[in-house]
Amino acid sequence: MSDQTPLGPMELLALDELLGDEDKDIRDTVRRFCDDRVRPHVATWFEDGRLPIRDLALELGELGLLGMHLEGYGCAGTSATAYGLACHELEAADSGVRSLVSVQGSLAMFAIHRFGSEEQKLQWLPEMAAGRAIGCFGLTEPDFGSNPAGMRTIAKRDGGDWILNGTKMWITNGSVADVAVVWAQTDDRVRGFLVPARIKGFSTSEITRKMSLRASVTSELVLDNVRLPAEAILPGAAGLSGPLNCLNEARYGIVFGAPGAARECLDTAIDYAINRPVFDRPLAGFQLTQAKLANMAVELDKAMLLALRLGSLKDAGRITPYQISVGKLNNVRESLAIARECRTILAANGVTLEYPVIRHANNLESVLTYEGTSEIHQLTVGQALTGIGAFK
Ligand code: TGC
Ligand code: FAD
Repeated sequence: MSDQTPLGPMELLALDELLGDEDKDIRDTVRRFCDDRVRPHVATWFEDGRLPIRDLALELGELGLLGMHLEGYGCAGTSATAYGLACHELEAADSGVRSLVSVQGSLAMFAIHRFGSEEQKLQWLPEMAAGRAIGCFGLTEPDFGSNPAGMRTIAKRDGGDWILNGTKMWITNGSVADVAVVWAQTDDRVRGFLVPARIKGFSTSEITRKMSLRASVTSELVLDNVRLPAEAILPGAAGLSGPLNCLNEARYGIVFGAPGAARECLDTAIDYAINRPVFDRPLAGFQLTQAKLANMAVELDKAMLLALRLGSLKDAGRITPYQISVGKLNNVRESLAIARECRTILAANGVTLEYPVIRHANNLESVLTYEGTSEIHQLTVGQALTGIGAFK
């Protein structure tokens, strides 16, 4: 076959034909936003270990991206597929920016939307959709990550009030949040509470020295005899299914998001390989390089097919937790493998922040771990296949 005009890796299977016009419009809008507002700065944010969350949240709110797949209360009410595509574009820019949107919309806002009282919804959702209020989601503890059932944070009744004590760890947006959704053991199973950040006894500290998701705020939350009124409890959630239902939403976003990071790496690697001469020829003209590129493009397109299938199932109201586990397990694992392989194509240049590849590879290490580790999703799929739970 003779030389021809190169196709983008996502053009191989003409996946655009599977998208509706509104989905494509939303995707293109988010891509432009990332080109204008994130890509020019994100390497510096990553290097400096910071993210301008307040500014970004207002802009993301203006675009209607916060809680975008929720209905009412100032939320855009888009399809799940459109929400996934937005996550894909955000994560192509940086996983930290997608995390900001996931935690705000899929964890904190979803918890209030699904399990909150009408008063809680009216108080928080419009402000959060606009990006004027930031939320976080406190489930993980220092000693209980994969096994949140063991959590030690406790909420006890004191007259009509609740008193909360405990520590939450690794909480995205924790130190900047105006409201924390905190999950705690009570006499009546695990319950969720809305903790306003300025309340007495509540403090946060930022976790530093991360080598991954540096353009994201990750914090410890400490609850030291925090007194909350009775109305602070989320009335609709009792038991671990409450937080796990929220995780389904955020995990779904990651199914689309992680391949966004991989796409950015592969685009970069293809461009680099075409323009980098080695042994007097373009690196892209060597068979070993083409084998790498072909294998990565195949995995990336398969990942997007899987994401779009899950999008259809979610839009039809038929998605199940184990299906989300299939997507989170495969798409994060393969995206991380793609990012690492792309790094080899850039070689020495691949280890610098001049290119997005090492940043994405490092970020994806966190994505592999949070929202359920790969092992937890393997066990979920294993349970679906065998009917036998092997978690304990
Ligand atoms: P198990 O006994 O199986 O179930 C307890 C109750 O929960 C229900 N359930 C689910 N409900 C909805 N969705 C799911 N995916 C569910 N999985 C289980 C179950 O039916 C039961 O309900 P009920 O009514 O009978 O009480 O629970 P288990 O203790 O054996 O644990 C199961 C396991 C290990 C799968 C679960 O604990 C788990 O998923 N662990 C991983 C924890 C995790 O993902 N943490 C993430 C923290 S948040 C985060 O990482 C945010 S990162 C954000 C970012 O920056 O993007
Ligand atoms: P552990 O649970 O201690 O797991 C250690 C290892 O053991 C892992 O490899 C795990 O897969 C394996 N393992 C555990 N159980 C089993 C088993 N039954 N069988 C086989 N292997 C097993 N949490 C929140 O609540 N809110 C947030 O906003 C949030 N943001 C985060 C942001 C970042 C950057 C990071 C890194 C984490 C964040 N997390 C958040 C926490 C995240 O969800 C946890 O790190 C994750 O659930 C794993 O918990 P752990 O780190 O305690 O690992």
